[in-house]
Amino acid sequence: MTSPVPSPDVSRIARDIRAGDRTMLSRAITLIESKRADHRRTAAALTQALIENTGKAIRVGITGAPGVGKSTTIDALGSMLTQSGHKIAVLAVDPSSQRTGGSILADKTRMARLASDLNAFIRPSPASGTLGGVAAKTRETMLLCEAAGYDVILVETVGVGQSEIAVADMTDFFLALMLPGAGDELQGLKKGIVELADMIAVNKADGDNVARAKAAAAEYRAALHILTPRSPNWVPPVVTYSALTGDGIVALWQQVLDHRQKLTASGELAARRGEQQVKWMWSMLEERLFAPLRSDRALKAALPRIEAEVAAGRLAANAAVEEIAKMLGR
Ligand SMILES: Nc1nc2c(ncn2[C@@H]2O[C@H](COP(=O)(O)OP(=O)(O)OP(=O)(O)O)[C@@H](O)[C@H]2O)c(=O)[nH]1
Ligand SMILES: [Mg+2]
Repeated sequence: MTSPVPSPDVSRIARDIRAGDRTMLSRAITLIESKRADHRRTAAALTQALIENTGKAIRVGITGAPGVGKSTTIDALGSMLTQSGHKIAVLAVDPSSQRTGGSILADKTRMARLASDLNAFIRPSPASGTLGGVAAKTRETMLLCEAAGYDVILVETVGVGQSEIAVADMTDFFLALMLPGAGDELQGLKKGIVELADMIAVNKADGDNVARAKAAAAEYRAALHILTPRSPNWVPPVVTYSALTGDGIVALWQQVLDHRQKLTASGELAARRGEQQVKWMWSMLEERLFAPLRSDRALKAALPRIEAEVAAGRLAANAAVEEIAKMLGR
């Protein structure tokens, strides 16, 4: 009804993306990541033009502490999936990302098979910014990848801070990777990651580690038992596997498919996605409305003083809000 009429340029970009043109996809993602207002408008028109072509992928979020084997897992899983005819997009949410060309390269050596696989598309995290901003860019990128025919989207995030919630909020299935570590089995629980997880997978179950991995899995199973599952239609399983040897990877993926089947049948998947979209809209709007607070120089200079006065009880909180609103001109 009110959808913007796409300019000829947007129609052409959209057509090329639908045709699976990787160069155009990369360029469109760069457009999406741009902070320029005109780029943002074009990006929005582009996403709108492609909306009918989105939503068909299996969206999987993957988290885990540094070194747990996320990249190795994505390489093993992704290669298995491209061999069975899927097209995989690998995205990341890392708001602290100060990645240089060098570390992207390092990451690509951990994903050596996928990096040279024409049915895989790897895009590192958008450059650092607020978590909300980075997550929004990744979500839009995910939609473009879907329109380009990628039918499995893997979104990686490192297991610290709030970024897991952002990734769980943009995916259908949230996978928490754990180590067969001693004593720290329940670390993830403290951070709340496990509450978000649709599955816990203990990696590195190979060689001498097999028994320890199984023991860790048993502990997680016991711990999960006392938590209320995220979904009424799915009890999160705990599996062990090895990204290095590939043992257990097929079973791991089968769980993702079972989950999908159950949540589709119950209608929960569609409901979850609908809620996600609305939540995205609000978080983007919030981000947009907050932007002047961050960019207005006079206000930025004044805020520490205002905050200090509020903290000291000299300035009433509501009076402070009036002062700030006045500076913002509304
Ligand atoms: N034995 C064994 N080693 C593994 C396995 N998976 C990964 N590794 C090793 O663990 C180390 C870290 O693996 P990565 O895949 O880079 O881990 P990551 O989670 O992506 O790490 P960051 O990107 O730093 O957060 C590497 O030396 C891998 O070779 C596995 O299944 N078994
Ligand atoms: Mg990695």
